[in-house]
Amino acid sequence: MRRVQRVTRLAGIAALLALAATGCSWNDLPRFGWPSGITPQGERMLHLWIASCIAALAIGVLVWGLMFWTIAFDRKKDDRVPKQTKYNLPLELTYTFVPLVIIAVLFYFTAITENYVNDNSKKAAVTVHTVAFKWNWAFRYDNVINPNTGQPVDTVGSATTIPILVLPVNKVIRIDEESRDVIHSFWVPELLFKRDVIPGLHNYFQITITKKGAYVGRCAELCGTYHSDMNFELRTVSFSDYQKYTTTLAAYQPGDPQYNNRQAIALAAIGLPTHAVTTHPLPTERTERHAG
Ligand SMILES: [Cu+2]
Repeated sequence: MRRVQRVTRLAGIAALLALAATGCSWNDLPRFGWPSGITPQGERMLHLWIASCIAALAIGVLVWGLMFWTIAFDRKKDDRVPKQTKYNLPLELTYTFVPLVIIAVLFYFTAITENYVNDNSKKAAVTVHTVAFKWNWAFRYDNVINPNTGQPVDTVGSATTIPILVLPVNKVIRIDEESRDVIHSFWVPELLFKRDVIPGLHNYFQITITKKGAYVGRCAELCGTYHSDMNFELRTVSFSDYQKYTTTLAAYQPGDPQYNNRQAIALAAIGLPTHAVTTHPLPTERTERHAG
């Protein structure tokens, strides 16, 4: 009896510790810790994650049950050797066949979700050409032509300005990627998605964003000294604000005194903060600190 009490107490402590050590809040529990995204693609990945967790837990409970049953009730009682069972063919076939079925089902649903996330077949309402370079980003809005230059409008980050990518909500968006030097990776955590930007390779993806807001974007591929400072900001706005933003950009061309300030001016035109709110530029000229 005392042993049962001790085991129960230990199991209770372990369960509490496991809950506390994961650092998850109760809100995360129904999502099994999956972060909340802002795209239907992220929602589909959440469903796959929940189903996989439930399947894993079901198998976990079965395995733990068998383990603890054996530990608790099949302990050594005397020196007699228990009945030895060898070559149980039906059992061996079962534990070969069942995991195969589990893997096949997981593979099937993973492939379905991956195909959905990677689907680029819809007609995009907005196409943005993203250029990654050491250590910043440029965004070219291919659907919006500057009448004075005949070129699509663009913005680019600098050592003192965080580049801001403005995109409309509830529209199919296509992001084309280009690298000027080494491998970078386009990553906005809220998109629950990254795609490598590889020199010489034309990577692209499509998304639809359902929530307005400001989200930090990062380079997710170690690309040199200032890789960790290679941030941008994603602003998601209504389609009319997106149009107003890009047409405001189109009013400026190289040589204009305000050309380098066009991102801030266009953001002000749609009533948004003129500079990044989720991240800030870090000085690229770092000097060694000397004590005393
Ligand atoms: Cu990079």
